[in-house]
Amino acid sequence: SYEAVETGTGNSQYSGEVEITTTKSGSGFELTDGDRGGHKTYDLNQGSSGTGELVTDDDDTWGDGTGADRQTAAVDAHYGAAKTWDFYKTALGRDGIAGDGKAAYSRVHYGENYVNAFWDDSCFCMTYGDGEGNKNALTAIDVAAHEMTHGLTSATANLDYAGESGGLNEATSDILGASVEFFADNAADAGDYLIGEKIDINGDGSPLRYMDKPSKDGNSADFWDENLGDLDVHYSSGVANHFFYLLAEGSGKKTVNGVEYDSPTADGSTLTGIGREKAYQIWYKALSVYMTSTTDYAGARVATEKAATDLFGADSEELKAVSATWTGVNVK
Ligand code: ASN
Ligand code: ZN
Ligand code: CA
Repeated sequence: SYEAVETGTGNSQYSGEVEITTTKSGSGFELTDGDRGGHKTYDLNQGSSGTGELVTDDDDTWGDGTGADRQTAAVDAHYGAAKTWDFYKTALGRDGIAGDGKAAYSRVHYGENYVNAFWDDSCFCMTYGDGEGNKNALTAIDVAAHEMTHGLTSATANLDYAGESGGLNEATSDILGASVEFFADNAADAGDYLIGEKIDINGDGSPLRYMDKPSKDGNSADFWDENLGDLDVHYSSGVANHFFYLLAEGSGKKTVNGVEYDSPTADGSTLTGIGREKAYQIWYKALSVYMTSTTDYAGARVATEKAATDLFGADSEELKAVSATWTGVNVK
């Protein structure tokens, strides 16, 4: 039971000062979120196994916001997990990753100079490295939501992590990762269609991935072709990320929350967006009802068309937009 639910103050590295849900424990507090299944955040202290130590504090004010301390990364991870949980509940009507109200847990400060983060089904947990020089933990909200969504995908379509289905698996994490960032509506990390823009993973301030034109990363595909499934899943995801951007916002130039986008179509067609909320509802319904472990891009087109039909009707503009947008990324 969580009768001692508290609201703490977190000084995060990427999202400014945030409220985090904590639990009173003895004379102090711990990072256990009793409002969200009891999600806990642990400090691995540069280790790479087990759970390390549950993060605790004396006065319920956490982190210094620099990332040079031990608590800041835990604040970002705990906040990201909470916002992702809230997005699943409020926007998708889903009770946690597996739909059963069960919390995952987070582990921060994994390894030395570890420039990655990951979800693991076997522990039902997500884990974050501290980045190059242990300076930029990979705990920004879009990264946290990306990793947590690997758990959601495992619990639903369970898309195989290879070939085209692997690209769709990766894209699902980017699509809901970006959607959570918009949902959180945080002034220090406003929503965008970029992935990992806060963690400086390239050392030059550029993001890891771009949804409006995925090829801007130098590796990802903008449009489907018959060799797409040969790419790494983090690059074949580009086509579905691009589909999602186009479905939400439309083609051509657009500025959202101060970020400029310019999204092309394969055939030069002009697409009009239906908005982000409808776009993620269609994607989630397709994922959770119609996709299976072997769904490929052609199958994703069918799955999202069925989802749009269920949600908006067989004569709907939304269904027409889904079909036209897939054609726009060369999935026919
Ligand atoms: N951060 C990576 C991802 O979520 C880890 C991996 O390659 N599986 O895709
Ligand atoms: Zn991923
Ligand atoms: Ca982002």
